[in-house]
Amino acid sequence: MDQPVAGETLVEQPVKFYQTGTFTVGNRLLSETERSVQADMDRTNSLNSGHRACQGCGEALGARYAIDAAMRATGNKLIAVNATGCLEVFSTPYPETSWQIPWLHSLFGNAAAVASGVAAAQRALGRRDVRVIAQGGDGGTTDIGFGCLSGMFERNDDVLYICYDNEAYMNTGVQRSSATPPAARTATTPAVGETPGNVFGTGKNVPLIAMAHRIPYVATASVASLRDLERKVTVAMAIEGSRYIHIHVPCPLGWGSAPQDTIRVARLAVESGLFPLFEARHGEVTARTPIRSRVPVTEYLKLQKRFAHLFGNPPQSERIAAIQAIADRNIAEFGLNDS
Ligand SMILES: Cc1ncc(C[n+]2csc(CCOP(=O)(O)OP(=O)(O)O)c2C)c(N)n1
Ligand code: SF4
Repeated sequence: MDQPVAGETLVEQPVKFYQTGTFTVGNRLLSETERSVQADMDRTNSLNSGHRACQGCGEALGARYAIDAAMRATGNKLIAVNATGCLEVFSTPYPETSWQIPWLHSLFGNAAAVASGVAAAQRALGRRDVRVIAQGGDGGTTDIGFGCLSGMFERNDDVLYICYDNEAYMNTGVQRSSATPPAARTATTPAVGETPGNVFGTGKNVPLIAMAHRIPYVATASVASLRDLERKVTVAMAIEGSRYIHIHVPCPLGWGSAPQDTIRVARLAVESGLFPLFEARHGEVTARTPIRSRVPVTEYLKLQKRFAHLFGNPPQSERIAAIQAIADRNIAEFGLNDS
């Protein structure tokens, strides 16, 4: 902040666009309301150090922020159920664990159902203060666990389900899921042939499907905006009934991005329009994050080897334009223009 000269009043500048993971941003001390849960010395470190995630793992980062925020919001009365997947495997190689909360490993496909059962058991015990989270990767959520998830939504069970979307089955070697984007190379959508990578026009949008169940709260979030992620988890924990948060988490190993670029890649997904950030209540969009500095999708795609075949000689301009059209449609549909 500029020093005031004689006769001038000191005007505080609002902090707008920076990550606020500590007490300060730039050379300014943040007000208490702007400090993140992670900036708090009393954070729970629910997902503690010593786990085996890859360098730059977006899923580890997202889970740490999400669960610490949920712990703060519930006064540390939280139980987490975890589907099989990277988050479970890197955090809990038997007999060790990095979790410092009551934590259950379910099967790959039934985390939502197990969490519903845990919530029902707490209710039967009269422990309405104890809250429940289910969490898993996109494969465990949008594919194999989808039936259990839809059932949980339909019954409006008192669970927050968090999907960490790294856009493929990473734990078993990067196979395609129904969250894998068009053109992406995975082990099952190889970069060969006339239309290399994942085919266009497939997959499903689970946040929109969750909204169609008209559950109390649905949100998308990104590790590009950790403060916003913490806020959405906090909002969700104050609501009863089914809630769903879908977090975009880059995976350096599966995406072929540099570990130090995880936040950059996540931010470009948001700022290109490929990953819209919004909140919805009872099926209606109630808030969205406008894009402040729009970038073409090529800025995002070029940082990832899974899209390298699009930029050969000659580049696959039509397919890049088709991806740009998806981003343009998102921006129009969710009203993300910052104007
Ligand atoms: C019924 C069943 N099928 C297959 C597997 C093997 N498996 C374990 S984790 C996993 C992939 C998990 O992918 P995802 O849910 O996207 O999470 P990520 O590892 O990407 O975080 C698979 C296929 C399993 N454990 N159970
Ligand atoms: S494979 Fe991806 S999701 Fe799994 S630990 Fe490594 S970076 Fe994280």
